[in-house]
Amino acid sequence: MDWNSDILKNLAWNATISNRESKQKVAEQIAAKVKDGDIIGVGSGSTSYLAILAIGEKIKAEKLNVLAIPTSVEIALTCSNLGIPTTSLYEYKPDWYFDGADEVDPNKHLIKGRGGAMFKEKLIMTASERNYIIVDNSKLVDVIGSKFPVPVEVFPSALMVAEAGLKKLGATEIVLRPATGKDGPIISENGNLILDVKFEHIDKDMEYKIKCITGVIESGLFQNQPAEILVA
Ligand code: ABF
Repeated sequence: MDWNSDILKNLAWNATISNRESKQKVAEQIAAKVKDGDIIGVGSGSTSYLAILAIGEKIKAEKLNVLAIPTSVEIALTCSNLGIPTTSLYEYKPDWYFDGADEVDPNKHLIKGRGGAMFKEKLIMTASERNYIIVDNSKLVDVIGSKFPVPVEVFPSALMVAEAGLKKLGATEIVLRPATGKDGPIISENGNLILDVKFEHIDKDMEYKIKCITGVIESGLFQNQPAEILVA
């Protein structure tokens, strides 16, 4: 039986979406890839939001059966609102996955995690057969880390251990991400803290080195996850 719920009806993206036209184009490219029976890993952020709206329309128009594996509560609620059923990695391996990014360098290395969902994003991306990263050209950089810090999700009581480990790797600035609209740090969906970390230099093994620090759950540096980059 369906829920007779009104609570999601007014759910919409309230923040202004930058470069909306470009993001919309790449969102439609993603929707064009959807086939009946697909199990799709769905990223977070505004570009993914536009893509899932376009997918929702296509599913309705063509009466497709599609299952989504969401990377955050935010996108899970959007799927629910659009009538797209969701599932999880317990049940299925995704056929493909799409998501946005904050930076993409010429080696296709990425910085993600501005929304703090990078653990599930990397998990679902790793599980997927194919990956698409959807960005507008403001996300392209020559040197990874030149615009954004690297988000690092840390088990709460490992905070100082992680801080010391990150300093050893050459961190020049480490900020405990604050919660929006209230005092104190942001708590991730997994109950952890998030550090935003600037490095003097990010070498090709940095993702691995960060992951080796005890207490680090995951980072938003993606250097080892093959993906096709779709640039609007
Ligand atoms: C998420 O979306 C994050 O990993 C990344 O930080 C963000 C990009 O958002 P937008 O598409 O709004 O620029 O997947």
